[in-house]
Amino acid sequence: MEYKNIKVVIKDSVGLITLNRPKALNALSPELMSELSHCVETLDSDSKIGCLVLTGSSKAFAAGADIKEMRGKSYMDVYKSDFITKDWEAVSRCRKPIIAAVAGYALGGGCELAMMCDFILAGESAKFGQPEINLGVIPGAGGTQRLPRFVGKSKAMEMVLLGQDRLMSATEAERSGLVSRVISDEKLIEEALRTAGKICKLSMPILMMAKESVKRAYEVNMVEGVRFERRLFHSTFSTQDKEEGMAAFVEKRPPNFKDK
Ligand code: DAK
Repeated sequence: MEYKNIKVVIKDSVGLITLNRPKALNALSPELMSELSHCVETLDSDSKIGCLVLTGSSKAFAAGADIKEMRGKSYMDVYKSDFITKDWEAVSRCRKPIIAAVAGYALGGGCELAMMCDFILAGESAKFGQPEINLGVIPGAGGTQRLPRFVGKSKAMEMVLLGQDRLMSATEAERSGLVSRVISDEKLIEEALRTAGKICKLSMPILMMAKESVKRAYEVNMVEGVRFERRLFHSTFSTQDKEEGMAAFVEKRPPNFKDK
């Protein structure tokens, strides 16, 4: 498969995947997610690869799912096609260790994608947030389930309810347990590759078992939660406020919500 929206470089046994839609701040379009899904599955089944690193640009890891792709869709469109569900599951299904190296914006689906990785290394410029509420929808890729488990209910609730007005800095994210370490932006990739290189030296099956076991701590009772969240996310597409929120974003004006 030829990739247009991501770049892949193999460095020793590490697969470095860079999200590459700079003009759209790496908005996670269906096409990008299909490439990412294919790439993660390919690297996961390649016996020469020991660890994956997922990163974006210095301005944005990813500014969320592509709002322009979602804008015109109705509840029936997204419910019947189980909209963007399949390709969003590759990272969380990956059996090998996968590290997110986040600089700049990690918003909405971008924050959720980073949280699907095994741990997050943050550049000093990283900003995490779940701004879906400003678009008249709710998080749809695990944000309401993973974020509270990682940063606690109060901070997660504040982020989900306040959206754009409550982004989390790299230092706060480290303090809260969302990221494992903060590194200068300049050294972020180098440090992620160095960390991945260390992981590659360890036993792959044992790493896989260790990873599977740690993940279990977060998955008990969560699977149902994410499914429930997806149904609600899809149903937000039946509201007028979702139409207004996304139209306002594209037209670069404040939204005028009607609670309908
Ligand atoms: N989608 C599409 N385009 C985007 C985008 C996005 N999420 N974010 C940015 N862009 C585009 C902008 O429209 C602009 O394009 P042009 O106008 O130049 O054509 C370009 O990127 C540069 O953006 P800005 O001009 O806005 O740049 P600023 O520096 O002024 O602002 C910003 C940066 C990150 C604060 C701002 O761009 C922004 O607020 N972006 C939107 C953030 C957002 O609301 N994200 C949440 C989207 S909803 C699911 C899976 C995933 C999801 C749901 C379900 N399932 C598996 C069911 C996820 C949903 C979401 O993420």
